[in-house]
Amino acid sequence: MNTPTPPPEAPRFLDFDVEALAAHGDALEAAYDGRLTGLVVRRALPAELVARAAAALQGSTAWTSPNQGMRGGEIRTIGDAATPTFTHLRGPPDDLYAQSAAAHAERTAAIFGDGDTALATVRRLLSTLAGGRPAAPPAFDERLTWPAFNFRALDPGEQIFAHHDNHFGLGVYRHMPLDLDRSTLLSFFFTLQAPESGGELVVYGVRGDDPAVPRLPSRFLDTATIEAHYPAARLALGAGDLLVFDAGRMVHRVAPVEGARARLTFGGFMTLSTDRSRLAFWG
Ligand SMILES: O=C(O)CCC(=O)C(=O)O
Ligand SMILES: [Fe+2]
Repeated sequence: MNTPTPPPEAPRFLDFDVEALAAHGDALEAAYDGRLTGLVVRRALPAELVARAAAALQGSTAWTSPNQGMRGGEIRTIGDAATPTFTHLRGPPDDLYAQSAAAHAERTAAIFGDGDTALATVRRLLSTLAGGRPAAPPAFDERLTWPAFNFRALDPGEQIFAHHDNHFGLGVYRHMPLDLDRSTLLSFFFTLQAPESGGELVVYGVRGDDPAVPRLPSRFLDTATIEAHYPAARLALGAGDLLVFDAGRMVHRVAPVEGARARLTFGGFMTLSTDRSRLAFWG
């Protein structure tokens, strides 16, 4: 049976400097409602904060390799992500993720020097993009909140293969408060170190749940065919830039990193409460 699909639509991104942030209080909701694919806030983080974190990450011994054995996709992370990985195909076990949540504040402090200020900066930026709604990690259990974000490194030659981030079905999301809306999920990340070249975020004009999206016999997304048939936005991000986009719906990937330098980012996901009164984000 043929499933009719809407004609491919080119992804639409707003791209503006942090100086213009206050004029974009409706941007996050526009992405949430699918009127916009996403937005880039250039130089969102102060250069000193970025330089300090990039240096600390380079020397850190806290890195783990959750996709070890996945050729070309061996991302390194600090902090477990609430996503499927090669190690945990159905997402992290609850106790592992709880440990990661408990370690988040100390880990963040070690990387930024002042973890509270870094978290406050992220909260303020996301809140402003959400029209002033409060933005914070939600409660995980009686004791913990969800970690605000995790850190990622893509070494030269590594990439993030095409995917969309529909993670609410994973076991760990039993801990997500019920007043949060699961129909939509946006991604955010900050670039702490751009690679020499490559490492762009590529977002395609096709939804991951579209039955017509090209797949390989292995059921993995067929990037070459997607590339040939759908419009794409290719975003090169500099140190300090913030990206927010509709990762829950749209197929996207990170192109292989080229040159000698690793690509360093930190980020996570977000959603609104069902009543739209607050923004919740987690890593
Ligand atoms: O580059 C990153 O840190 C993550 C890219 C991505 O797939 C996402 O933000 O959903
Ligand atoms: Fe993603």
